[in-house]
Amino acid sequence: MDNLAPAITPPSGIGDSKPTNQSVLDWVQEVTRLAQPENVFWCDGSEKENAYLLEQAQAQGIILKLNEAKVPGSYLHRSNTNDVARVEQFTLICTPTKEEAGPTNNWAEPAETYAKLNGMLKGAMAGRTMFVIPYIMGPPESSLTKVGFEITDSVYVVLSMRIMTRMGEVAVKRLEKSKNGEWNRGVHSLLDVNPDRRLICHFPQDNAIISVGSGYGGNVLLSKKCLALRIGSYLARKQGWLAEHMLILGVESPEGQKHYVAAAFPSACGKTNFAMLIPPEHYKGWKVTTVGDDIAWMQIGDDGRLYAVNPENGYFGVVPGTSYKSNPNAMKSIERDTLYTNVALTDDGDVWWEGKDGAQPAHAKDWKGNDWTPASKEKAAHPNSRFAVPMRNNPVLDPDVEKGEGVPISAIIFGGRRSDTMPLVFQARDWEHGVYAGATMGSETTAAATGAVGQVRRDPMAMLPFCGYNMGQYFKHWLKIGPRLKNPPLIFHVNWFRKGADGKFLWPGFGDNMRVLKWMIDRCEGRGGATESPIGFVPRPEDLDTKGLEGFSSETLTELLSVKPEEWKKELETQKEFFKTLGADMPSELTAQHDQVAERFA
Ligand code: GTP
Ligand code: SPV
Ligand code: MN
Repeated sequence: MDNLAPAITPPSGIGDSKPTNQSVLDWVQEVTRLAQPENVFWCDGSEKENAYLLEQAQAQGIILKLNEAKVPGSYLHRSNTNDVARVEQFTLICTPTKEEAGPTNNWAEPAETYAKLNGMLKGAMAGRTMFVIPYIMGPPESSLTKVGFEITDSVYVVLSMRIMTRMGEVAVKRLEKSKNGEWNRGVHSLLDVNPDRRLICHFPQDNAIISVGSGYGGNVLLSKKCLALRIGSYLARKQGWLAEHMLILGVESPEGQKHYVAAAFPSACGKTNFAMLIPPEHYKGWKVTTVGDDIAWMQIGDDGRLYAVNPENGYFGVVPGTSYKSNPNAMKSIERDTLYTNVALTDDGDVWWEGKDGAQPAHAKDWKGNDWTPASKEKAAHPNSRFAVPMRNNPVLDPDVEKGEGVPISAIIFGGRRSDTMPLVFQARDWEHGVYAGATMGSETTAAATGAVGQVRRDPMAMLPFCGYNMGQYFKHWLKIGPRLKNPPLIFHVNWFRKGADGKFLWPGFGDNMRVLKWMIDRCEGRGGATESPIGFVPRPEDLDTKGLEGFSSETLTELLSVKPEEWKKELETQKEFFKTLGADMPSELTAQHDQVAERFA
């Protein structure tokens, strides 16, 4: 698809919802002068506007309407083939000093970067329409909720933002009523979708984001990773709350006892799946509900507990591997009203991907639009192909998802994708030890970002690509939150991805993760057995429910729960090396925690 489309000229009554806020008008005028678009389209998020833009985007070949009988209200978009994932090497944090961004971020000097970007944006939207999208992140009733405006020359971004955020009037109204008048400035231009001219730049001090040269989700839906995490984490530290790369789920027992947990797993490591899980057969009466699948904003409530809201309005999820077997709730969610990116298109206008239920199609168009058959060497769907769908489609959406104060968090879970070393689950001894467990998280890289896949790297709290400031300072911020909580969540670490000698996953995962969740909930309620290992509390084999797991041996369970000193020796060395890279900002509490684990192994 050629995603660089000419301007569209809307009929009157569409695209003319110009807000009155002077600072917004001034900024739009400034960007207009610079980028020289053919016209400005003021979005209001209405049905009418959406219908019009869907029609225009089809006419321009940017989206394809899917078979209405198979996937009603759904569309396929193909990105440029050079533009299929986040680009961490081109993601910049522009703070006045390099120290503020810290050694884990790519830093750039703000004034120089603005000058460079202004050069790139000069005349960049000539002949195109410039859309202005007002949106909020967070439930309308929440004190954490933020207003943003995104300027973009991509109609795909507008269509996606309407799904992923609360867009339009709600934002304009909130800004009108706001006391401090703060809002996030986001400018996005496709330019010529050239990887050599691709930069995702954050200016935390100015609450501003400029993204150029990409059309891919995580790089261009500026509400998500850019605002809700990178700018969000910067604001959270200043204001005493947490902006995290975490899902939020509710779990209710048959007796009606409900807990909420938040879990940080790196990109493409199982957040969406865990957030929607369906418990195994014999967990009759247990219910898991979704508050969020990717981002949690958390603050301390009046009762001294941690409360979480999901700032998003939709899910931008990994498609391959999604099936009625692995994640039925995701499948039900994406049966309609879904904007697919980079999946395969069947001859009858349906979507297909590796891992979908049923037979492979005999012929399809792959994610690049080329002919594909089961004999093709290439994958039909890109490994990082995605769906964007409103959260309202989720059959297990939590009833409290709109609650302004958020939901109380009983447990925080950290987890990476590790073939070895990390047991299925362990519980940290206390808050500080839990922060250490999060800070030392390691995970194998995935297709969610460009670069090599399958390499273990340190990804503290799953925030390595998303922390908008110095990582050592981020750890200090986490350490400060604990003592302010009267009733802190318990902290756990999980690993669904440990492999056996045959290279296969030892744990069935997906719905069966309920068994591990149940143990964690038991621990929150003061039940649930465990043994104390050097790394924390690990369930004994008899403490985990494996009833009904076919072909699952006690040896496998023992292997899954094992903490092997020879593996941990290497692990502790790698952790130490990582801590060293953080230099003087590294909090001594966490190096002490590391040394204590090492001593317990000695
Ligand atoms: P982002 O949207 O990139 O942040 O990803 P995510 O953390 O939401 O990951 P998601 O749930 O989409 O899962 C990513 C991949 O991991 C998919 O291919 C899943 O099939 C696979 N996966 C998820 N949960 C499990 C699990 O419990 N076990 C195994 N083996 N694979 C899983
Ligand atoms: C991730 O990579 O963690 C995602 C997808 O959730 S993206 O929005 O592209 O960042
Ligand atoms: Mn994510």
